Amino acid sequence: MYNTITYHIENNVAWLTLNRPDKLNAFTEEMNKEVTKALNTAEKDSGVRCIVITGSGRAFCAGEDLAGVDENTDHAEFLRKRYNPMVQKIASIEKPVIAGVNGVAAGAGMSLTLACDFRIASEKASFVEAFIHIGLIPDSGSLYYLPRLVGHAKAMELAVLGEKISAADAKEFGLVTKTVSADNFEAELRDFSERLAKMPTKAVGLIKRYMYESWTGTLPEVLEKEAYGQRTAGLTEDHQEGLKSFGEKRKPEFTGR
Ligand code: LHQ
Repeated sequence: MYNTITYHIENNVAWLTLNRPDKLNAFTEEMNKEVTKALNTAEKDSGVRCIVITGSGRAFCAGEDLAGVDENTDHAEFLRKRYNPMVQKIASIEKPVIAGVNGVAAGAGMSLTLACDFRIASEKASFVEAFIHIGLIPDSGSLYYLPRLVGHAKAMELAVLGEKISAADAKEFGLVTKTVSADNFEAELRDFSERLAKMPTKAVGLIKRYMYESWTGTLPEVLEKEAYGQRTAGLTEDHQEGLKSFGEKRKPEFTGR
């Protein structure tokens, strides 16, 4: 079904693995399209309550496959047709999306990790806004996410200097949720994703929606969105289960409904 990625579901988690390991999982047009297609599939599947994007082999993703870039490349068209729909899809899916950063994430590969809601990094992972080294600017959402995630000064430093950042450094300035040893990486990623998949999925989706919207809202607007969103969450079965389990002094069993 897919040529450049693999996709499977396990314990309510959709695993989307970039699968061009001999090319450090660099993007081709086909890979952009397959990632977006898999994200659409995961979004519609009510059995999916968390999505993991990771890479096979030693890299997470080296960004665009530069073998396909030359003097005839229309960079804007590449972005509008291939990368931007992928990044916007990750933002609009009302389910948690985790980047399982197994190795280097460079260029648009780094942007892809930034678009995810969480980054779990192997100690072998690294991040590099590689664009500047080929005379380009960060794209695929990096200029949007980077200053929001790490602050303007750090974002300028990363984007302009283009230095490779270790997973440990990325954790230090808050880019990464958790760094784990390479040996435990898969097990920890599985534990974290399955933990998220057992949460009240509708509430998690609402948090994601309104957290994004808060970036452009005034306080009164955000307060009203919280009120509306809380009413929506308050109508879920998971809210009733939360109340019931609290009263019964037991762990809640959320179903995502
Ligand atoms: C690669 C790549 C690669 C092809 C490593 N392509 N072969 C949007 C708009 C339109 C056009 C342009 O693109 C974009 C979005 C973008 O993403 S632009 C940014 C593209 N990405 C880069 O510039 C990253 C280039 N790669 C690197 O900086 C390094 O290779 C990284 C940091 C990824 C890994 O470094 P190392 O671990 O030291 O590995 P390496 O450099 O030795 O690479 C291993 C091989 O992979 C090597 O080939 P070889 O035949 O010598 O073994 C590289 O040429 C190849 N490779 N990235 N993006």
